[in-house]
Amino acid sequence: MKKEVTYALNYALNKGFQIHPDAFKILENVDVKKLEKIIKEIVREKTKQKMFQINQDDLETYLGIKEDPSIQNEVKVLFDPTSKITTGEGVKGYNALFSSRFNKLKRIISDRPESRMLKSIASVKSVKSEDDMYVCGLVTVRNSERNITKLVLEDPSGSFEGIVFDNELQKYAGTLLSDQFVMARVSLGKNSGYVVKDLILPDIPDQATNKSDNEAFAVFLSDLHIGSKYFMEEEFAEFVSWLSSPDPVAKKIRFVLIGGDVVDGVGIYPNQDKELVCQTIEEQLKKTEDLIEKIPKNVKVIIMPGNHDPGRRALPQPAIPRKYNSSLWERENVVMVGNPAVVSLNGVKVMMFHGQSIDDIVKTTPGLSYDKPANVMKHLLRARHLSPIYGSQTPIAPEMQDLMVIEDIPDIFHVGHVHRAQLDMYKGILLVNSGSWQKQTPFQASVGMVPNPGIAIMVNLKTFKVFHENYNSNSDNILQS
Ligand code: D5M
Ligand code: FE
Ligand code: ZN
Repeated sequence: MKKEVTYALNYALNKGFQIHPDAFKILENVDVKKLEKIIKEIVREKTKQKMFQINQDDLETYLGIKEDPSIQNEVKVLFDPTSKITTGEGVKGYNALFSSRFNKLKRIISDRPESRMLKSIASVKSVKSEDDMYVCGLVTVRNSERNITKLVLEDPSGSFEGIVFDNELQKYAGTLLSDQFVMARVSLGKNSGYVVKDLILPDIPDQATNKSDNEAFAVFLSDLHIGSKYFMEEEFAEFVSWLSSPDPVAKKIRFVLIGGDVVDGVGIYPNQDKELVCQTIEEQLKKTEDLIEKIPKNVKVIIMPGNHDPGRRALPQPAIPRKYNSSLWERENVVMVGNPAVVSLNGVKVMMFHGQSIDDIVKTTPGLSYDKPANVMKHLLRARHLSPIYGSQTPIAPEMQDLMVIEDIPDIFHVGHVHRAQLDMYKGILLVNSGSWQKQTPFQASVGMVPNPGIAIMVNLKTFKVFHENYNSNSDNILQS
């Protein structure tokens, strides 16, 4: 017997414990480096319970080999852009993209009672009626000056200019994003211009939440930035090993979701090589795999890319391509999806989106900021679109269909990117920004961005109760909710 094994067993024997012969079989296959810690934990737990025998069951429980068969881990991918990406050519592609956006959102808004009175922009302009009318379209201009706000909407029939006079409505109009879909109640003004009297967003209707019928837990992670000098490798490894501990929550975890920026990438920003510990994508993904491998096999791991991961930069992004690391794809408990994606976990619908569009939205929208990403997430849900602004920092590909429209209403909305962990609720949807596992980078320090990394957010999919484990010793590193 190896000396580490003898040492660990003597520890238990000296504490007055017996070792059941069945337990020896398992001991032979345990990593000897872990054994001492495992035996000490079991001794501590069972001493509390006044039971002084270590048997097979104890070891299996601790090693995560034993699982509760009533807690399921069923994953269904309900939406994944990877195989749908077709990318049209140039202007033709963008026309198709925007017309798909308009059509999908018009269909969504048609559930609202006002939409029965909707008319095309061309017909509203030709009628010149005195009555209120409803039009809808994508916002192409939003301009505030001299106490009025000018809005221009476009639908397939033409373009409509209206003025907002009302102060409250002007504030609301000020939060509209460029290229977002909106419905407007309008009427002809005195000098033949149009007055905007109300603005109506597609938004989320009241709906019942899907719940898991067993107490499976999901962990929400993002922005690991593996390969970066600032990746919190030790803390992350500690979290991963906690997953196979006998902690009652850890034992119920069946899903781990990673919402993008899995690796730090190569050539993502100038002089990045000086901040990398792994200089190639392959090395970074190999390290990722080594960490993922330590997650118990009964836990399904869903991996989505972000702007630092390989594939393509423009949204929607395909899954991290197989060619960089085929073995991640081949692992039985790993599901690779594109960005955005919708997955069902024991029937609970989770919409995952890395969150690139947040950068453009906080820049142009009064009242929204990086430190409250959940408010931006609410904005996206009201717009029923994950990345409305075209032509700013977030690259959007000219797909024949707009795959960024929020067609299916999720039960949980999972976003990352801004490195600030935050929880919130909107119309029954649990909003999770999963923060990061990367310490503040020099770039972030230079722009005053303070991340709160190292927080693992866990949700009981039956009760929607949220737990979190903080692996960051800094005392002001807290989860916002
Ligand atoms: O982005 C992490 C955060 O840093 C996210 O909130 C965007 C912000 N960020 C990153 N690069 C830039 C630049 N160049 N300008 C402004 N803000 C930026 P990540 O995707 O992890 O790099
Ligand atoms: Fe990131
Ligand atoms: Zn990012």
